[in-house]
Amino acid sequence: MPPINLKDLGWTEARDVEFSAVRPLGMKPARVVTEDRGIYQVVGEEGQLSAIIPGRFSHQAAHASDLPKVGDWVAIIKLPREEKALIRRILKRHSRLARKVPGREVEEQVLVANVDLVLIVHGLDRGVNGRLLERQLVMVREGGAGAVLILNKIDLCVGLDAACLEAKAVADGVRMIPVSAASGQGIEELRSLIRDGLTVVFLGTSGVGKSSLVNALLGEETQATIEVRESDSKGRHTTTSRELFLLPGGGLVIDTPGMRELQLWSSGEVVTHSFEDIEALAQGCYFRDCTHTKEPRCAVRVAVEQGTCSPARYGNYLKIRQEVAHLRVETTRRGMIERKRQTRVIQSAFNKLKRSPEWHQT
Ligand SMILES: Nc1nc2c(ncn2[C@@H]2O[C@H](COP(=O)(O)OP(=O)(O)O)[C@@H](O)[C@H]2O)c(=O)[nH]1
Ligand SMILES: [Mg+2]
Ligand SMILES: [Zn+2]
Repeated sequence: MPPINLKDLGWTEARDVEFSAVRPLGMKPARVVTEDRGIYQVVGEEGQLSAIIPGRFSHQAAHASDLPKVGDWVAIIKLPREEKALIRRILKRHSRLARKVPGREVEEQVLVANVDLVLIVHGLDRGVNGRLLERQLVMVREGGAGAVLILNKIDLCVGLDAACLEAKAVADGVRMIPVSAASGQGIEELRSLIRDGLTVVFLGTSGVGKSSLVNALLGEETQATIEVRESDSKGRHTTTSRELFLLPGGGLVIDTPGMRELQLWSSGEVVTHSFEDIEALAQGCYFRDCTHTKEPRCAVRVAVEQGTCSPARYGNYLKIRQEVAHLRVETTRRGMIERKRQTRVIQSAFNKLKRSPEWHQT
């Protein structure tokens, strides 16, 4: 592998400043391109290395989201005479794509880190799924990245205008690009989004064409990609994990597998932002704290009854809001339990100290 310029991997001046504290300790910056059961492939100036996390570090991680994820910048120490490294630090995440872990656990699961743009893909063979798109937009905004909607498979679609209208009703103001990974239509416009050093990630259900789009972007020059598939003989069309590719001509792309569950991890503020039409209607509700469910003189419900607000969108709005409210209650409750536990631990340590002879000597 030829030497790599960190800037091509998305390194910035701000990162350099951040890194100056650990550089004297012999650490080098690298970016995580894949993760597989605790073994990371990272790429830095000297090329690709396998990296692991020292046991102590992984035990100290209170949450799974504290561990490195694809897209993370890490500080590594290369082991002498080996193509292996230890990950010693994770640099601050500038953005992330995260969800609530599947199942009943209330915890954040970071899927990818440091992405500039999330390309939300819907396949026009099946049409735009408005309810899913609403959820995806909340997810992207929460993580602090930009969103672009990719309408793929236009070669299979007869009513492109109708699909665009459906999408616009949900994603007003979001840039939309109709493409076909099969015919190549629209790929140039898509390519022009991914400038040098910019990291984009494809998000969408299985089968919408994410991997096909990554391949279309990679073109013939697959040699220029970061080769990470050695242990995976399944081929590109069954994406089983997240992986970062360096595009020929600049820019970075992360492919992701489809997700069956997309439960949100959100503070709630971005929900408002994603349903601005409903929030605008709510200005007309009689009660300021109207929940738009059972109150009299609710302007939102009136709009739904009159057909100016889609019942499906209204339903999804209530569902997402309820989900986020539940998250808030749960995280607050857990926070309180944890604080109480810590207080108890500190108190007991202090009591023990007071009983010790050293305490009385001073
Ligand atoms: N006709 C057509 N088929 C496509 C297009 N993009 C992807 N496909 C097909 O859709 C299927 C799923 O594609 P894949 O890239 O694996 O989807 P992923 O699960 O989102 O990664 C494959 O059979 C692709 O050949 C497209 O633009 N047009
Ligand atoms: Mg795929
Ligand atoms: Zn109301």
